[in-house]
Amino acid sequence: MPHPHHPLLVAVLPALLSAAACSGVAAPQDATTPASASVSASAPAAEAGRPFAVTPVHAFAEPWAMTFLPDGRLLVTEKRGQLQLYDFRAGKATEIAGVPTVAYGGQGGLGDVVLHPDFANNKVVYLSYAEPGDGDRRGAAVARARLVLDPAGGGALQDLKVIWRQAPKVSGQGHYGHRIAFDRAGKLWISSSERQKFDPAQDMTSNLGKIVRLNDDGSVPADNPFAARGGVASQIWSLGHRNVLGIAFDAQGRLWAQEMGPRGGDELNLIERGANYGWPIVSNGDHYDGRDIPDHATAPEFAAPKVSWNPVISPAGLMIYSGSLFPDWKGNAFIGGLSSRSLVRIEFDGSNAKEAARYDMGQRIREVEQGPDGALWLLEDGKDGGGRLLRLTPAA
Ligand SMILES: [Ca+2]
Ligand SMILES: [Ca+2]
Repeated sequence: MPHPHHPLLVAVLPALLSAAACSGVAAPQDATTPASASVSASAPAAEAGRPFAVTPVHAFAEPWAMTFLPDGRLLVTEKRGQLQLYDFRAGKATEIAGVPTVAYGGQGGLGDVVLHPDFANNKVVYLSYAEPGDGDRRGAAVARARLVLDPAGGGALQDLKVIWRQAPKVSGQGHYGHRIAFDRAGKLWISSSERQKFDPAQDMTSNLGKIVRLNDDGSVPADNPFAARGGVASQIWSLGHRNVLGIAFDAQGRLWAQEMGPRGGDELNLIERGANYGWPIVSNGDHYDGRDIPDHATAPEFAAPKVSWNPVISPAGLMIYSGSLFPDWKGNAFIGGLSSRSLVRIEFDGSNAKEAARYDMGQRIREVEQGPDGALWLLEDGKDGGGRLLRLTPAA
């Protein structure tokens, strides 16, 4: 049976969603339960101060990332290592087989999922994940594979190949980063966080604490800023990063990255070729144990954030809006807030940026995406039915 394309999806979605909103049943553990009974619908109506209505659509187990397929269905990663395909018309999620073994624990597990820019023709998807190594060592990895969908639901990854790894693998279970984005030239960008090891962010013999730029097959573009140095340095586009949990290109093709900082030091950065963002030498925040880290203003040789948060928001996910359902927000950026349990809206003015609004969501927000119809979609950061998929539409 053919799956719906956008117009049909848009036509059937409101009916499904209103059914979900009215069902009032308890959230199930079974991800195959139809959407009409899949969530304990709380208030879909706009709350005071929020210019959108929120509709819970489904509940996932520790969801981490999502991306829409051209046919309107949704791929969702679950941190423990499941890749789910959510079908809005059927109101259920089915699992995609062939995901590599992930090092689940701490902040690690299955991470991002994005489509190849030519997915419509080649069906290639990219996954990031925490990869187990020898002994107590782990590192982020990115694999590409062909997504073969089963008309009956679900599907499998075929010809999976790991095309990039953090080097070296280290102990610990934090700060993998491993967000993926493609630019309009078809280059593959990966945020490689510093694994809570600090100094590697300044070490050009390691790709930890960097943003890397690759060709779509994982090879290194000859025009990268440090290509002449060879080795792992050739991958590096920018350095001095801590924990980058969101990267996105704006309509002008500029790359923005949010960065979870130390205490009082969350950042939104405009990523420039070859620039050093200063971690762990400078930060507008300070260490959690109270030790001072000099602020950016003391060291202008390091690129300073365009937005800096103290107290922090704990940013996760980054999306730059290009839809028309929220016309006033075209070009704005949206960041999920973990500790701040919020959705943060960013406005730009040239190369400057500022927080324009913060919407209280009541739950940790892990991922933000734009849907085919211009709605905003969020994933909550929770397990056992707490990781809800939310659809945000303009308040009536
Ligand atoms: Ca996404
Ligand atoms: Ca400081």
